[in-house]
Amino acid sequence: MNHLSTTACLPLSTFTFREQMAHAGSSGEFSRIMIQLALAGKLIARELRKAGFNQMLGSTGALNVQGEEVQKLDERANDIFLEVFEHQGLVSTLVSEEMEKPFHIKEADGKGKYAVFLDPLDGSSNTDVNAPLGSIFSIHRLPPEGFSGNDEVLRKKGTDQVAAGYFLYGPSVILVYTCGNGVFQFLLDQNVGDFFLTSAAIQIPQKGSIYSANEGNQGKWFPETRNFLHFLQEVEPQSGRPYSGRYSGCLVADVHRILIKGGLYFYPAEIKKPEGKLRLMYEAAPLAFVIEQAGGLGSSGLERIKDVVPKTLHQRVPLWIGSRDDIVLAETFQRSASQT
Ligand code: AFP
Repeated sequence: MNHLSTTACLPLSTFTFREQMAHAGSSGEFSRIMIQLALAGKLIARELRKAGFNQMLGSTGALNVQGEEVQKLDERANDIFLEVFEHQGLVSTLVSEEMEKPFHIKEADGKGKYAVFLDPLDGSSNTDVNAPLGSIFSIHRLPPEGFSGNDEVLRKKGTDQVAAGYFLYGPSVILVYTCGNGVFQFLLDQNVGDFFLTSAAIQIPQKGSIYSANEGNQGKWFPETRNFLHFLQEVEPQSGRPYSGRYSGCLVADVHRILIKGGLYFYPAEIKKPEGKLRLMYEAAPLAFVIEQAGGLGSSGLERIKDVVPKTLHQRVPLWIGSRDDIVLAETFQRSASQT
């Protein structure tokens, strides 16, 4: 990994314009989208910092399109993303975990080339306990006629993503993203109010020694998944086992740990929920894009995540993601069952 310090003084805006201008005929539109996303990340970080003073913790009492409890901060984070793109004409359509239907931006009619998919606040049950949170985004190019109300143009595979990444709100706020030419990490300097490049060309270790999964769900898993977990827990020092378990309940935080330290995250299929829990288009596919660009793999257990064709915008998928060797091994356990 190429570690740069913030003294290199490369703010996100300079970096994205420089990268984009390297491509002939580029309009700078994509850089402007990244800058608006970064603005949303900064505004959400500010909301999280003061939420305890503003009665913004806890649930709204409503359920979202997924049937999950909506936290007040889920709603606020979703509004922030809408606010930074509304009236801009930059992005045509926003699809979010918090909205049943795509949100169409009318100022973009005839010119907005992109759709942005969002999990505005990932891990939102962590809000009440001051634990890490994230936001995930994925950018897709629309056909020239734009979004006409038919979901079909939005239901694209992960391989069609133009860019994807996440914000991680932890002890510091970071932005990690890829546009298909490596993975970049930026750190928010709260005093200056800007994101600065801190790592370029991040590479995930080929094999790790950490697993991240909600082990409380073991009783709901298929036997091959339980067998795999027990394999990771066996003591066999020559093969690097046992692995350590780490789980925060925030997908972004857990996958970021895996990106930096190696190992794997999994939220598998369950006997009563074979589709898993995580959402394909705004959780699994964007993270798989980042991890693949860093040299790792993202899989449903049986298929590359980026090749899964969405049938609906809010589709769920089992997710196995992380270091190449660890995911290949996990897939052999998953396939062993499909062959019996
Ligand atoms: P949301 O807060 O966006 O709904 O995401 C939560 C999450 O999808 C993901 O962040 C976690 O990894 C996972 O759920 C935690 O789920 P469990 O509580 O079932 O472990």
